Parts: sequence; structure tokens; C-alpha cells
Amino acid sequence: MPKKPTKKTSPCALTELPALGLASKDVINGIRQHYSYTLGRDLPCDAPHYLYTALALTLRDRLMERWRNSKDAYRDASGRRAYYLSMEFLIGRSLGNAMLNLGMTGEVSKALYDMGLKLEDLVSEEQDAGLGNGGLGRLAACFMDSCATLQLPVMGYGLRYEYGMFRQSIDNGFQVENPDHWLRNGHPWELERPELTARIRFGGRTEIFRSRDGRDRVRWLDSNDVLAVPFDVPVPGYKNGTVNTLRLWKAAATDEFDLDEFNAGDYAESVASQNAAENITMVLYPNDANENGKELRLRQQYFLASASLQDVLRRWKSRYGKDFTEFAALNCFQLNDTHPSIAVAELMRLLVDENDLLWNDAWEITRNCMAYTNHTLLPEALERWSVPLFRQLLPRLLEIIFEINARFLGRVATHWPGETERLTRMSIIEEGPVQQVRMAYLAIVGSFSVNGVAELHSNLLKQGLFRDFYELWPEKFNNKTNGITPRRWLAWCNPGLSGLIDSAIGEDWRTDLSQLSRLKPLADDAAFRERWQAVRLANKEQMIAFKSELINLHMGPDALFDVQVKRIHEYKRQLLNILHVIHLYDRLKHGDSADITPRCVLIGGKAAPGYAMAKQIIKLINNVAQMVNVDPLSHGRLQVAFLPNYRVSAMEIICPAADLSEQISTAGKEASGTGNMKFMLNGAVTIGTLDGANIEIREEVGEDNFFLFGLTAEEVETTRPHYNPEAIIAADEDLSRVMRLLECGYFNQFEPGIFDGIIASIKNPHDPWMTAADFRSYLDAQHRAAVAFRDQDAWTRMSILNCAASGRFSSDRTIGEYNQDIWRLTPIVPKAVG
Ligand code: 26Q
Repeated sequence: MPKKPTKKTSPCALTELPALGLASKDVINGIRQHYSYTLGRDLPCDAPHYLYTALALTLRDRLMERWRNSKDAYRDASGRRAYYLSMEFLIGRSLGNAMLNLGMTGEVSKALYDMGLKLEDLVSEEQDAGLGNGGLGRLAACFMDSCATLQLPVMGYGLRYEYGMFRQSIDNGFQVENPDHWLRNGHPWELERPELTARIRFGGRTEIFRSRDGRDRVRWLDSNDVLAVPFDVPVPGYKNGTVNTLRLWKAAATDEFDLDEFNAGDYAESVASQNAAENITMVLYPNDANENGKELRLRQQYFLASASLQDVLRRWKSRYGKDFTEFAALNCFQLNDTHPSIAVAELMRLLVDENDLLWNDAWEITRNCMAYTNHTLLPEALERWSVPLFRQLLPRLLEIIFEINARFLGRVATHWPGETERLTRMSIIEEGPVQQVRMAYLAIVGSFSVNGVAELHSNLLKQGLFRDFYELWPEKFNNKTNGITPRRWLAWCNPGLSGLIDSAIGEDWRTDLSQLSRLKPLADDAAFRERWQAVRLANKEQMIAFKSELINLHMGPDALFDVQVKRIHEYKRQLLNILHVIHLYDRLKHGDSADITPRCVLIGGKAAPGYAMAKQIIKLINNVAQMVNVDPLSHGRLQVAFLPNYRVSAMEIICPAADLSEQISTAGKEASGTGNMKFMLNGAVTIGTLDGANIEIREEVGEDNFFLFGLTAEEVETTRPHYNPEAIIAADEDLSRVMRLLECGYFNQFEPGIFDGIIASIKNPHDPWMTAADFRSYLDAQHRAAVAFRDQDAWTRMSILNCAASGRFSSDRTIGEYNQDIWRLTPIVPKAVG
């Protein structure tokens, strides 16, 4: 049985101090004290950055006491805990979130007003913490928010990259990547915990030896070690006194010099060579749909997995010593895609090599505490590592993976006697000129749960990618449709709409999003519709004002705001969007504009730096925008804009202002999507394919309130063998005209040939994304949307119904399901502060 924890008391403990106040006068005091004492600045306050930092520290102080109480409560409960392992946490800004979740928005605003300051000015001082690429990273951040709000004992583990996602600028229409040194002005939210530093090994060799108990054991020798230093970031729950922890690891050199260099007198070189260690957490890999096999990436993954597991084991052993019997009953690791999946092998190593467990006992523990979430069906995104690279970098882990695989294949051979092809297909080690470790298979074999992120996606995993594994272990497979946090994605980013919703149905939707369904009858209330429309118009004005710093939006808020913001990828088909724009422009050029709906098309997103086709698409969007926007024919009818440097804080302004949400991926390719949910929650209507969570969105809102187009996932596959885009183009007058404009170089008059790759991809019968196949159906859906928008009252009705139907897409619902089916944690209420 678990021992009772022994509580240590420190002479410095703050337990006896009175709680910090939450009133505006307390906020003013906090800001002044931090400004003068912590930051050492003098009044007058002319540097907004220091004011931002002073306010952030004031809020962090309030989080600190709740944080301590939460930790105490979790420790005292001695219950089961979960850990979310992710290479990415796309947090964005923290100030507004801390204020909102502490319930201090009103008092902080009052304090700043009294000091003659503007909240927006301080908020915009904060740099986004861009520690992620896109959907998967932002999902991790939304999940952390929901776990804290549901008071679940969940800790996030990630990496503290010095450089987050690059900042994108546009030069002559081309993407330019600029390094994002987001920590340059300090990061007031984090707390360094050097006392919890872990040691991570790389390289070296292994050796078998006979231990005193007569067992053959393995030791890892001559390794090059790196230190992992944790930085804790508080994750406040919504007005509930809970503060959970996101622990981000930073790499640091050990103090052990290279003795050869040192003794040769190369003191400076020896010290400098320590830098290599610190490179591990230097930069986030900015590609989100392509595995690239880089050694540094594997180092990062192992660094995260090992540091996090050692941290959990350290806590475990401080209480239970080397008794691991209850370990799997009390710990659960959720792997955010395969990126941290080397944790399966690392936990085996820690248990067997470092804590003397027998293989079978360790395996029983490991496969009962790991759970794996898959986020992609694209085969090119499935991680594989070359065996020689693996052996050189992590020799002991490779041995363990081979052992796991040998035992697993034995199991397969008994289940399907004589089926050698199945053994080849299912092996964790792929054979070929260079053997490869298939990380997804390691994750499946080493986990008790495997889930996809939307119903369609989870079904496709079972039928396709992981079919053999599903046949072997059907009970492991489950679905967890993604969600988003309604605190950031409505309460914080859309105060106008939040206030209106509050006045209609009260404030409880913030923690029970299903309440939004009570808005449904109000869609038939003309007075409510009018107020709804007024709020949305104001949001559009606000976005126009904000964006005019970057791009000049000359369209008024009455235009249809047609928005696609997400990573640039061929499967997401920004190309289809721009082909539609070209078509509208072509109509204007031919005087066919009588019934055109004024439309402002906004496209934003980053391309992976090495993804040439995605970069060409950005250039095409910019060139089309250039031509369209300067043409007097477009004035008041059509505008196209590429929004540079799309990121979390930009989405907070964009999603409250969108009318039409573009979710137009080739069916079967987008695992879920989460931007689609943010737009819906804020009252945008979706134009989309039957892909990912779009299917569930449409089911919730009803087919009348969703603009559907395109082939289904099944049709995509049956069409593929006889797909003939040239015939489709020839048979479609509108598409032919669009292609002719592209082919004659209309949009690249002084840049011959730059779009040849794009043109060829549309005409390629092997185009995996089948852009031409969906063109006609997309145009029709766009036309229906444009016609619908002209009846503003009917459109507003649809907008209300979309918001009202979005309750299911709260990450609270998603996390509730993770907890019910996988984590099985009991919520824990910390002691109240004060
Ligand atoms: C892998 C190896 C080496 C370097 C980078 C990577 C890498 C990094 C990030 C591969 C993939 C990603 C991110 C994937 C991602 O964001 N997927 C999205 O996840 C969302 C949350 O589940 C879904 O909604 C999206 O549909 C899915 O595309």
C-alpha cells in the first residue's frame, strides 16, 4: 500500500502569510512593486514592456499560492496521475489567460485605467510562446487548460526551445523566415527548477555483465551526457483555484570537460565544445507534416522522453522506493503523436537497467501506462528512424526495441501461424537497404490505448494504416474527437459576443459549452439577431483596424469575410481557394459582376522552410492579390490578402471576424482540424469537405447551415485510378479559363515559369490532392454561400445556429472522454487560498 506522504515544512514557507488581494488596489501595488523593486525601473513608466512584465509578475504571484495548494492537494491525494508528453505546446500569450482564469479581468482593467494605462497596449507587448507548429501543438495547450479547469492531476512535459516557430515575413510575395528569439526580453511566467535537473545520456556503447544476484545485466558506458533543467509554467484552471504544471526542459552542458582537449591545453576549445549539448533545445523543427530523419530531432525526442520519465520515477522512488507494483495503476503517459514514443523503450530501460526489474514485469508496467494519440494519416508524416543512426546515438535503446520487437513478432506468429507477410508488415523494424525503426508501431505495441482525433480519422486508422494491429488488438483502438478551449477561443478573444451570450443564457457556458444550445431558439428572435450582427460587424471593424498595420484592407465590414488560416500544405488546398479567387476575378473581367457578393478573401499560414510547393502557393496567393487588388474593377467587389505571420494571437483577432470558414482539405487527409471549431464557436459558417471533424460539425449544425462540397474520402480513393484532370479541365469552361490565365503567365508577367510546378500539379493524373476533381463542386458551394450572404438576416441566423451547435467541440468534453476511457483520474480540489 502507498505510504503516507511526509510533509516537509520549510522555514521560508509562505503558508502563514495572508493571501494576496485580487482587488484593483492590490493590482496597482503589485505592478508598482515589481516595476520598481523586481525590475528596478523608475517612473514615469514609458517602456510598455516593463509594465507588461510588472503586471505579468503581479498575476504570477497570485498563481503561485494556488499552484502550491494544487501541488499539495495532488500529493496528499496519492492518486493516479497522467502526463501529457508533447514536443509542442503552442501556448501563445499568457497574460489574458491568467487574468481571465483568475477571475481578475475586471479588477485589472480598473487598475490600469486608474493608472492611465491601456490593457490592450500591455497585452500586445507579450510575444507569443510559439513552441509548436500548428494543430497538434495548440491542441496540447487547449488540453492543458481543460485539465486544469476540470481539476485533473495532469502534468504537461515538453521542451523549452530558445527559438520557437519562425516569424514569417513576405518579401516580393515570397515567404522569408526570421528566427523567433522569443525569450530575449525574458519570460515572466516560468520558474526555473535547477534542483530537479536530470542527466540524459547519448552515444557510447553497451556491455553485458553478471550482477551480484547472478543475472545478466546491461550497462551503458562511455556516453556523452547532457543535463535537462526544468522550467515550470503555471497552467491555471478557470476560476477554480487549481494551477497545474507544464514542465519544459532546457538542455545544459555538464561541467565535465573533454579531458583530451583539456589536457592538451585547449581550455577554451574544451569549454566551447560544451555548446553542442545546449543545441538540443535550441530550435523547434518547423515542419509539421514531414519526417526528415535529422539526428538532432531524435536527440530532442529522447531528451524529452528520458527527462520526463526520470522526473516521474524520481518522485515515485522518493515515496515508494524501488517498489513498482502500483506504478502502472497510478501513472499514465499520453504520447502526443509518435514524437515522444521512444518513451516506451526508455521506460523499459529505466525499469530494467536502472531499477533492477525483470523484463516481463517491466513490460507489464510499460504497456499498461502508455497511451498513444495519432494525428495524421499521411504516410510521409509517419516517423521512421534509420537503425544505424539509432544505434550510434542510443545504442541501449535500440537493443531494447529489438527485444520488444522479437517478443512481439513471436506473439504475431502464434496468432497468425505461417503468415510471414504479416510479420514483415507488422515488424517494428522495417527491412530494406537501410533498416528503419517504425515509431508508430513501437507506440502501438507499447500502449494500452491508441486513438485518432475525429471519428472519420479513427475509422480510417482501423481500416487502413493500422489495420493489422486493429485485428490483433481491437480493444486498444478508440476515438477522441478534438476540441478547443472556450475560455481563450470565445470568452477571451470575443468579449462582444461573450457579453451578448451572457445576457441571453448566463455565464455557465464557459465551463459547460453544451449550454450554447440554448441560443438556438434565439436564432428566430429578430432583436437578438440584430444585436448578434452588430457585434460581428464591430469585430470585423476591429480586424480591419488591426490588419491595416500590416496590409491594407480596403473592403468595409459589410463584405463577406472569407477566411482560410492554417499551415500551408497541398492537402489543405489553399490552391483550390485561390483558383476560386481567380475565377471570380475572371468574371469581373468579363463584366459578369451584376450579382457578385462583395468578398474579402483572407489567407494566412506558414510553409515549412523546405517545402518548395507550399512556398510557391504563398507566392501565387500574393501575386494574385497584387493583380486583383490594384484593378479598379475589383474595387468594392473583391479583395484578396495574404496575412503574414499567422499565429495564435492573430487567430484571436481573426476568428471573431470571419463569416466563412474555409475547411477544404481533400477528404480523408485532415485528421481533425481545430481551426474549424474556433470559427464555428465564434459564429462563422463553414464551407468544407467531408473530412476530419467537419463531418461532426455538419452533423451538429445541420446540413442547411454548412456549405458542403467535394468527393468523400471513399470517392477520393475510388476515383484515383482513373483520375483525369485534363479531361475535367477541358469539360469545364470556368476551370479552363482559370487554367489559361495561369498558363499564359497573367499573374507572373515578369517572373516567367515560377508557377509551372503548380500548374503541372493540377494537371497531374497522380495529383494526390485531386484539386481539379473538386473545383466545380467548390464553385457551386461558394456560389450558394455568396447568395446566402446577401440575405444578412438569414445569414445571421446561420451564424447563431453555428455557435449554438458548437458545444461538443469544447476541449473540456474531449478531456472528459480521455479521462473516462484512458486516464481514469479523480478530480482533486485544492485548498482555497486565503
Ligand atoms: C515530425 C518529425 C520531424 C519533425 C517534425 C515532425 C512533425 C511535427 C509536427 C510532424 C507533425 C507535426 C504536427 C502535426 C499536426 O499538427 N497535425 C494536426 O493535428 C491536429 C490536432 O490533432 C489535427 O487537428 C490536424 O488535422 C492535424 O493535421
